Amino acid sequence: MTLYPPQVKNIEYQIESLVDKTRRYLLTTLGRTLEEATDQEFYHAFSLALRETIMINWQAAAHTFLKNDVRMLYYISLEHLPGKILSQTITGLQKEELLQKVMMRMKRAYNTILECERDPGLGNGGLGRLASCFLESLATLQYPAQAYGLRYHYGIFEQQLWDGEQVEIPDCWLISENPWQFRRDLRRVSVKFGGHAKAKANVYEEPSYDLENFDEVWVLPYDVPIVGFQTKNPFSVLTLRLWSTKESPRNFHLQRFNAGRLDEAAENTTLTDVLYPSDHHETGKRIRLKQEFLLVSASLQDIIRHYLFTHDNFKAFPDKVRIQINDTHPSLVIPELIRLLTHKYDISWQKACEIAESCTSYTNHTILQEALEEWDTKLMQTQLPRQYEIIERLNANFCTSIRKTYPNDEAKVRRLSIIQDGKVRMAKLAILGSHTINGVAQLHTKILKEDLFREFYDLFPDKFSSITNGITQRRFLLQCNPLLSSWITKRIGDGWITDLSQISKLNAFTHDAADLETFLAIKRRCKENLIDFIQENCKLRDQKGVIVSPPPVIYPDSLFDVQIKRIHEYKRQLMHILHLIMLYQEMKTNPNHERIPRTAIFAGKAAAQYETAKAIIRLIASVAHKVNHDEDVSGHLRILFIENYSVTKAERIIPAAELSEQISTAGMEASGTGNMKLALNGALTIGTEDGANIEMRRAIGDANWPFRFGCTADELAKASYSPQNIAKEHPNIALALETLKNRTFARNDEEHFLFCDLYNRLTQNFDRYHTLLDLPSYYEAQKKVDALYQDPMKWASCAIHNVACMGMFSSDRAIQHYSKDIWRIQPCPIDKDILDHIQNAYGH
Ligand code: 26Q
Repeated sequence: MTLYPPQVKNIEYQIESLVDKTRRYLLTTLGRTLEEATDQEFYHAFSLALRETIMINWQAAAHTFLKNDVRMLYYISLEHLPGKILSQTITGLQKEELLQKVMMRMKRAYNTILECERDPGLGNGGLGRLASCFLESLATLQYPAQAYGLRYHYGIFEQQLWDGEQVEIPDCWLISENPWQFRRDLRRVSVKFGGHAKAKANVYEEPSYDLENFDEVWVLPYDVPIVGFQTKNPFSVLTLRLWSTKESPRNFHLQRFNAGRLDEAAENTTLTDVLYPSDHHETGKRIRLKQEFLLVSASLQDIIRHYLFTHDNFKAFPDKVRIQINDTHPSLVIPELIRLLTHKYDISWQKACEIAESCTSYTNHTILQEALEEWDTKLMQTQLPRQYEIIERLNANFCTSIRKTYPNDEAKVRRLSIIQDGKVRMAKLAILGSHTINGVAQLHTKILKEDLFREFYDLFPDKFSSITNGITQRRFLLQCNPLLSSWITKRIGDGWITDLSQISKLNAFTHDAADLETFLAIKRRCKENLIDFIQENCKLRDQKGVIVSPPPVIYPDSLFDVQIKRIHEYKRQLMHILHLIMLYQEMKTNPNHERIPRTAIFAGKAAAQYETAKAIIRLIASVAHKVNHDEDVSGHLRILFIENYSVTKAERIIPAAELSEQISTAGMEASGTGNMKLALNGALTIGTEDGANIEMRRAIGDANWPFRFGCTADELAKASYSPQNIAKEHPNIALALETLKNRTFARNDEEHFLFCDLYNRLTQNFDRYHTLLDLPSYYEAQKKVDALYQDPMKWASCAIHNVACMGMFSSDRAIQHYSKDIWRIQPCPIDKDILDHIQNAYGH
């Protein structure tokens, strides 16, 4: 028998215990021995073993919230992008080293096992990822909270590029059993659609409605544990509750099926099947409306059930419940809560409206007109007759009050009305029905107040507030960039992990040559890691999707120039590729050029229906094809489009980035969060004065923000813009534009047609995105990039300075701000007695 000192013994015990549990789960749950188990099976058994560690804290957190009868926050979002749950759990528990040892002992490769989990792709982009950063921060800061979402069977599609064309493949993330979700049969609820609203009076003689001949849908929740980072207190675990209609046999309409109406028969079983894969575009589809209401109704029933667990009337409800709606998508919370209170719980209309307003707050994430939700009144009347009646009544009262304040101004009433031209305007409903509406960056909030919702701001100035977005440094530095993280911790200690403001201490390390060299060496290692990943995973496909060739050779000495985000005209991937075309032409015409070697990396999905965005991908791929095969520029220019951008891909790409492209048309990017992730990992930003870029620049200081360019939002509003003149004044721009028409890159007629269309869009006077207007200053800013890159020590110093100034861009800061000013909730650490009790009864 070996004798260990106590600490080693403890670690040794933990390792052995996990080895033992994993073996047991393999045998008892998967019916396999360790030797024959596949990596996937091993991943599953291992996750089940690790899961045991968090169950006690999960229960203890829930019991603590109940016992203390605290005010709870409920975060409702149609989208969530948590990334891999196993890796987040390991980071939270700080057990990475230990678990590596476990796997070594069991002869499995740590990274391979982590890769076995599929990302839950339950969102489109920024809005969904923000929800997940927020939930992680809420857990780490030990707030009493819970999030709600939908358990889409098919998350955001898997993107493949078939010879440059985006092809959407279904994302079956549930194909192998998922060990990180708990089906909660006891928490099943029913949601009603359609039918007839039959008026009756409530106890106050106010209108209330019974529903007849409705369609009833049963909804079942699955809980996903979100583990907070372990601090001096026991770590907290919050719940992400995802609703599904799939597993309830009664949702299937057998009679309709028997009558040959197959689609209608399966409509309710398939309600939560698919995430709408569009961002910044309102689709107005019936199933989407049903999804939104399903989430709202099920979550509200759950919230009320939880409240009634410790209360027998609604007096304390507005004190104990806070509901945050992530954009307008869940804004039916307002009429549905009013309905439940007045109809089911005998509360007066006036009181119910007050309660709904006290409980609800709304975050706006976009000012793009085409993304603002509106629903056809007919559709809403048919699907949600009672909720529609309530919206009408709310609106009638609202219009009356406007008329009182502004007599004889019917035009104003029309502009403010929630129902307008046969549509229900959801943003107006959300503003009217909640106590606070917030924008996600200062400029964004200013635009909401002064432009988009100006007249609402005039009426309710106190409702508007601004909370700049943030990101979790635990996933987007500690976990994804271990090399940089451990250097930072060596230099300034590990306080930054839970208090990012401490990262400012890094400012002391922006001068010493040895530090700068270490930083450069780390970046270099991260770039090599990404190159390895690309060589392994980014092979090119032919027109039929068959993998036919390796990716191009990438040089680690080149500048890694990165644009990773959804493909959208306002984000201006087109401007980026035009600049690369200009560089290419420069290198071709002047073999003695002095431009630095560059590797441009794009990643991002285009909405399936958004043809222009798909054409932009096609153009990037065609330019990449030509450039990467041209011997004349090999070693100087490489262009890559990495397929299927996801949280996991972001974690691979971000540590290697040196230049962060944040080049949206000023005023159009509400905040951006990729900008923060890239800067935190030591990339310098080339960016417009838009969204959170502005606040990042201010925090970092102009001297260390050298690549600012482009018009401001105010300048754009006044600019008279002639793309033709810009082309005339800048021959290199004209030449680059010509390539879109003269088949330089088009490899067939279809591409020729698509690129000509892009040309036309760019050269129209009314190009909303002002791409060519900013291109000359973008080009000049890129020259500054070249110049600075030639002085690596200066570049490194600037980059470390950027990292050091990112303190305020943590989602912890954002969550503390929401908690203090909007939700007024307090941290609620796990009660030690409750924890002990559960531990004694169930722990080992
Ligand atoms: C609406 C109706 C029907 C179907 C889809 C939609 C829909 C879905 C997603 C509309 C918009 C979205 C997504 C918006 C979004 O991601 N906005 C981003 O939010 C981030 C977090 O606040 C910001 O950082 C980004 O600037 C903003 O673009």
